Amino acid sequence: MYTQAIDLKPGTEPTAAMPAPGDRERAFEAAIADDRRIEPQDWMPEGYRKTLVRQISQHAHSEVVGMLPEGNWVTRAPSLRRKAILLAKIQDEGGHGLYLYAAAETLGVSREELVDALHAGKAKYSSIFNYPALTWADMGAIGWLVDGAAIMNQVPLCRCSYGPYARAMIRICKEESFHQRQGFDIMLALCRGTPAQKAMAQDALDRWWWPVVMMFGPSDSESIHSAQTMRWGIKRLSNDELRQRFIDATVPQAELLGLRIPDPALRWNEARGHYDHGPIDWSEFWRVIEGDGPCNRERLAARVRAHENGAWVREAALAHAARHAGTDSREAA
Ligand code: BYC
Repeated sequence: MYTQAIDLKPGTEPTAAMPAPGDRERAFEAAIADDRRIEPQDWMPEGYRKTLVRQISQHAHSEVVGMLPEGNWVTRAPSLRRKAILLAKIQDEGGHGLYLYAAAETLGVSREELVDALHAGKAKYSSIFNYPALTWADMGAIGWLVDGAAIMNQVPLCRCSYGPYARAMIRICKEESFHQRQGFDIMLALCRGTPAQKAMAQDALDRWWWPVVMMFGPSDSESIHSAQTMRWGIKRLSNDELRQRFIDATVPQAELLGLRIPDPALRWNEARGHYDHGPIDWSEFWRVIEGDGPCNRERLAARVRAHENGAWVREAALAHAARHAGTDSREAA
């Protein structure tokens, strides 16, 4: 962490105690070069701040929208134990959204602004949550593959240059690890079950594989933000590097389950020491993130409805806080 006593309020006149603009930039660049954390009170370039608000808020929205496909299965979980586990996982995701909105707020934006942008269809959230969860096996595939991809992407974010984001990610990753295991456990139970159950697991893998491979974002040659965010130490590994790591880690897990990954071109490349994979249908990816995936409209409508239905809770919490603020000041007097 580096700190400087710099007043960031707009309209503040520079004083002799304040470092000159060039010094502030050099201090920021030195902190990045030395791999120190940037904290909310530190000076930072506007582009760095905006990039973090964009990425952290997209991440928060993904967690909250990501509760919907699973929420759909709580009442249909096959046993009380599975229901309790699924409920706990979904609750964790709500919590991840809250840590992330709080981290974004340290950058001078309000949670209301961020949520309004999501509801107005202006803010992105992960493409993966625009696909439907059709069977119980999808709860397994989401945990195994979606949370598996999330861990791959998020572990390097624990070393992100922005302190509040990096610290939020440490706790999130611990919970994601439990999420991934519960998904694999559902898949394992299905694969050891009847032929119909195993076929259900295969069908879920067939439908989720390519959307999960796309979750890591466009290939490095098409990724508009990667070069700058990696230079700033926000992203530590590129989209393609993370995608490759995910595929390499997941193929042996599919083999253990006895499932076939739906990619005829997938094979081990001895020379590269990695799996080669077939072409990704990027036209599908862009269509989904531009709002035309199988469930985009349904997901957004569900979020807007939940927010409207929760208005009375926010009003009651504010009224309660105002009443207690009055009591506290009377007690202090
Ligand atoms: N979906 O230049 P690029 C979870 C956008 S939730 C939608 O490579 P960047 C879970 C990208 O935003 C986990 N949009 O961008 C929850 C950009 O558009 P804008 C979610 C995508 O930022 C519940 C444009 O494409 N994880 O695990 O360098 C249940 C160009 O891309 C996607 C995070 O949010 C996508 N998949 O890299 C279960 C992790 N990919 O903003 C599980 C944090 C790209 O210019 N985020 N775009 O309009 C990141 O690591 C990075 O932001 C990304 C993209 C790798 C996603």
